[in-house]
Amino acid sequence: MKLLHSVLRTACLCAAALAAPVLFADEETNYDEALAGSYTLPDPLACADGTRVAAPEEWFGKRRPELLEQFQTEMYGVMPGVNRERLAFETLRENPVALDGKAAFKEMRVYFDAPNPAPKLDLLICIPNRAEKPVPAFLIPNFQGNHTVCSDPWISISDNTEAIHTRNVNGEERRGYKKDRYPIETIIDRGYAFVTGFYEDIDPDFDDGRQNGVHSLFAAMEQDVPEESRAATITAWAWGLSRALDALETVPEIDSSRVAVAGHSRLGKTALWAGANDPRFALVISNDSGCGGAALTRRNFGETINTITHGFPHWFCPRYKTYIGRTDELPFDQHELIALIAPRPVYVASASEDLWADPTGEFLSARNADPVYRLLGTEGIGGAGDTPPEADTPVGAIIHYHRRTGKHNITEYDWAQYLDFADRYMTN
Ligand code: GTR
Repeated sequence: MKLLHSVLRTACLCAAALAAPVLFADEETNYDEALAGSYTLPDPLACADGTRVAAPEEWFGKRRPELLEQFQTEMYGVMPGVNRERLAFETLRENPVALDGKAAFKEMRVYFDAPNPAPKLDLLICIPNRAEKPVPAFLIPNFQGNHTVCSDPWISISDNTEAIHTRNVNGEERRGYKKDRYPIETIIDRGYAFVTGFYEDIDPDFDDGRQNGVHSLFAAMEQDVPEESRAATITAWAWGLSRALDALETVPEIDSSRVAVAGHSRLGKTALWAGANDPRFALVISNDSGCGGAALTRRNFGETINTITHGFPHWFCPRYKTYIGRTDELPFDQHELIALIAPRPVYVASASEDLWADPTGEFLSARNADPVYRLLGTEGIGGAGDTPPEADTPVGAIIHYHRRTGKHNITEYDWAQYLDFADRYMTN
């Protein structure tokens, strides 16, 4: 069976690699703002029945549930429930004096189908020793294993050999490989816990027909969900982040009511979707999430619905692909994904050279979520204008935005803004 799975997996990867260039050939990527096209964004306060929301209770009682359902059935797939009897947490290891005594490191395993050992998610939890407990936390999934976010040799090397990002690599050589993306000591010094887990522990990032990772658990819960709207991989990753939050609720040193969910790129898409589905996340950060994340789908700029659904068919449910060439018929756009997070603080960040992610489209999503935030009694995006700000000039209020000078990445600059934002808005 293993051999067959391996052959199938290789075939899927090869097929995706071979198919992708051909499918993209018929679409030139546009980077000319003058050609981004004209479109009308759906009014986030307009209900499907033609009525318009005028009070917070109508938003929470009618429009928000309707919008969330549309994003589930038409784009990401329906978010599965949780079999709590099969969810378990185990602290595997602890180091009370990490980072020269500044922090306690814990490795906690989340079993999604206990007592079965898999699927599981290994969390690295870094807790400031010199902060009053319980502390707020940033939860951000990583791309290549917990051992890549910090050079500390105490950290276990990921044992996930199914993942595309750890298969066939020497974990020891990858220690701290991506530490520049995760300034753990800075975050600890500011009094926050830092929590991460390898995203492919939740669902390996390749199209295997929804068999691997936590998808193996969903089948029993989605019998009544049409195949074309079943949980796709971004939903699986978001579901896994909510299980990580379930685990953090059992860690006394962490204030689980003050956990910010963050993500870079595909994991920024995931953070937005996790924040939209799980109101327990106190603050949401989208770092260069782009198409299928913060960037407007109706804009023809950078990555499009066509390129992303062909390049990463497993990320979205099949229904989403049916909107290629007719995005004006989508019942929503990504500003309404951000609106689903209201009235909680949300930070959308772009990078000036990351045109593939459409920085202007990301800003316009943040901008156009404002009416919902205002209806719910907040300052929304504050005094930000209708056009993107200058680079390296954060704008907004409880909806915040910046465009960092530089490439597609998550950097010390980004984190400095997120920490200031959390200090100001993620308060008890
Ligand atoms: C790219 C993809 C983007 C973004 C990025 C990433 O290939 O087109 O949407 O998700 O990967 O996750 O780094």
